[in-house]
Amino acid sequence: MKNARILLINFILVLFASALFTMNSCEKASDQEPVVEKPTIMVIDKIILKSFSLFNPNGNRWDDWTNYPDPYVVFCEEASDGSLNILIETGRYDELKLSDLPINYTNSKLPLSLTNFNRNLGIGLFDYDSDGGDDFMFEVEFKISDFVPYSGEYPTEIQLYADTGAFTLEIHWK
Ligand SMILES: [Ca+2]
Ligand SMILES: [Ca+2]
Repeated sequence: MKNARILLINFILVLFASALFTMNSCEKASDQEPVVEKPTIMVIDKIILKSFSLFNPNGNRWDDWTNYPDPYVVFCEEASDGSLNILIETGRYDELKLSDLPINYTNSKLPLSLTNFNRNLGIGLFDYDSDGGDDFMFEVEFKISDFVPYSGEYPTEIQLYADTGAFTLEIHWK
């Protein structure tokens, strides 16, 4: 009878010890899990022109006096009142040929941090003309939320396609 009681006490001690061990290892496991925080900022590092059309919607060259346009990029956001804020307007490349692509449009505003993932954004290409009547070449509208993944890795570049042109944005997240 006494032996039985000692056995029982031993059994309870072993149970208690293994419970402690389990609790301890659980704690360790949760300590080792990485802290997953969703990014709240998308940073645009580079704006790259991938393609454009040599012809306007009428089928003519963008300039009468030359075969090649002089494109620059305008990147804007739609404010809450519906007006457009220009965030970036780049310099132009004169007489840009398709064989010059891809072109990296550098700008002092880059890298550009954006925090509102649901705001309407637009990136457009315009042909500079010395008479001031620049031609609109193409535009792509998007929201950052379009590119936020449901799970897994966040993208490091965004492809923006229009019927007559395309941009790539090289990005990172914070
Ligand atoms: Ca023109
Ligand atoms: Ca021009």
